[in-house]
Amino acid sequence: MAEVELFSYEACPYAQRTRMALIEKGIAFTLTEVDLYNKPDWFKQLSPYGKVPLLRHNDNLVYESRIINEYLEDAFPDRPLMPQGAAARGKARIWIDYCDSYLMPALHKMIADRREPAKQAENRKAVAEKFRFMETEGLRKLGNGPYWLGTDVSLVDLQFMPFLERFPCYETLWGAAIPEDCTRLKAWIAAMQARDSHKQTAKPFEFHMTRYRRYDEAA
Ligand SMILES: N[C@@H](CCC(=O)N[C@@H](CS)C(=O)NCC(=O)O)C(=O)O
Repeated sequence: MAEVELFSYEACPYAQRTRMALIEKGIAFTLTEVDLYNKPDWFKQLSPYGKVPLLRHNDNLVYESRIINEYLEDAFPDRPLMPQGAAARGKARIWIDYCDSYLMPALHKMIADRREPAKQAENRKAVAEKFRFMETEGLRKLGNGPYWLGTDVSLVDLQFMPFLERFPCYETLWGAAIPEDCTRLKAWIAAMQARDSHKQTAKPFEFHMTRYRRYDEAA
């Protein structure tokens, strides 16, 4: 068994971030799938938050996708996924935070309001604004791509990508869209889709649609 074990769930975008980091860094790991709808007792005992991703590295347990990815960066410094220098690292962390603090809440609001179509026009606008900000303040200012920070893939890319993979479902179900003028963002998605770490962890559109439709069926 590898010294690194990742407890994961096939549909979880947060666990996907960490799987992508492990693949990008070339770290051998054991993948243990957890049935989140019927959590085994051993998992409940092991996982302080009862959530995936959960990483076991020797005797260390690490949880929260963003923290796990930073831990991997510290523990396995070969093949770095963070830039060098305080300024560049600060910028990277700002965008990692932007994903969780700004983009994801806007996306989650669309799910929360799925039964209230009147609210979705405002939600669509909010999501489009987040994408425009990513385009103008991020991709157009930070470098010439193809990745978020320039020529090298980084933890910023891995933070965002699982949610952009699922975004076509938001288009189909709730009419959300990436604005036409966000050309760099679209090119960035294509660059990420071409990476092995994405190909090995991505799920097809219909897989995600089945899960989003279940939200609609749920009470
Ligand atoms: N903030 C956490 C979120 C992780 C999370 O919400 N995981 C979900 C699956 S996608 C989970 O384990 N849910 C089980 C539960 O909440 O009981 C992270 O970034 O790792």
